[in-house]
Amino acid sequence: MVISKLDSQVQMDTSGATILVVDDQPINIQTIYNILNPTYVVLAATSGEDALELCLEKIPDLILLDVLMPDMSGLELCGLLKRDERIRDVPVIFVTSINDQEEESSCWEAGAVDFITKPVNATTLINRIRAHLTIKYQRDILLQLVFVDGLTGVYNRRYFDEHLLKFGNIGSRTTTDTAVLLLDIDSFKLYNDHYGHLKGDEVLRNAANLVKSSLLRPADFVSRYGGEEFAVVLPDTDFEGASEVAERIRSAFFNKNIEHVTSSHRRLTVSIGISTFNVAKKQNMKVVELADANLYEAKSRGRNTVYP
Ligand code: GH3
Ligand code: MG
Ligand code: MG
Ligand code: MG
Repeated sequence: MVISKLDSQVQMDTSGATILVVDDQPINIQTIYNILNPTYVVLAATSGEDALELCLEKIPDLILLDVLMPDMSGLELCGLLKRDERIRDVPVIFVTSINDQEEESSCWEAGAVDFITKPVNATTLINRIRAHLTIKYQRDILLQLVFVDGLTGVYNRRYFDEHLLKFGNIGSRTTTDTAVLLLDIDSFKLYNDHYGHLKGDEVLRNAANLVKSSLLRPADFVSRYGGEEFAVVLPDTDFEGASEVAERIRSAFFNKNIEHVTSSHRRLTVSIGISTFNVAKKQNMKVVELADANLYEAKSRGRNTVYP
């Protein structure tokens, strides 16, 4: 099923992609623009600094990069891009007039996916771009299938497990607390029984969005942990901060006042268990078990509750 879906994307239409062209010579940019326009949206930068700025404004789908530039070389820029988590996965193709082996090697070492030589052959350029965009898109689809929950569009359990491990690994650079919230929709079986599973699915989608919009820091994330359970990870957050977020989420659900006539609160509510851990303090990683036990306690205290 998954294979055939990917397979059908082999002849992917890559037109409309945004290509950033970086070259200190405007004439070279013009040449490439003439080849790529109007199939692709072409952005141009004549220096490494400008390129970095443009990348952060709008992440391009692919970058064509000149090697020899006065202030910051293409190799240097490529190194910087590869160190930035937001831009790391954008394929970089060097456009270069070099013909010595050593410089060719340094292009690969800098993290390029390919290079083409000047003067640029239009057909080669177009085909290389299409090939690398296709790989990039297929990779994105694969990551989506592996790490994103199909119903709600938030991360799935696998993503949660892997990312939590990152914080808990020995040698992790995290020295601050990491908080985990385990959230469970109250009396959801009754909701499905009364309103039907399709309505239930809609509630799950709304719930995911409600949690997502209650998270304020870019590093915070929510994942669907199981059926009607969501796990929130709050990096660099102590117990006090976690309580604040959990209470914000609980009250967001309560105030949304989504009808649930068969629940004791007569509206859709959630219960949340909180736990925190800190690798530097050698606290163990039974963070999910602890959050789960606290969630159970929240349930037994009447639901619509955060515990502790
Ligand atoms: P509690 O307040 O103790 O959490 O009670 P509950 O009814 O929410 O808990 P229980 O574990 O008994 O039921 C969870 C329900 O969630 C049962 C299941 O049908 C429903 N559920 C799980 N996944 C989905 C889904 O993808 N869609 C829908 N509509 N319902 C789901
Ligand atoms: Mg140059
Ligand atoms: Mg449950
Ligand atoms: Mg439940």
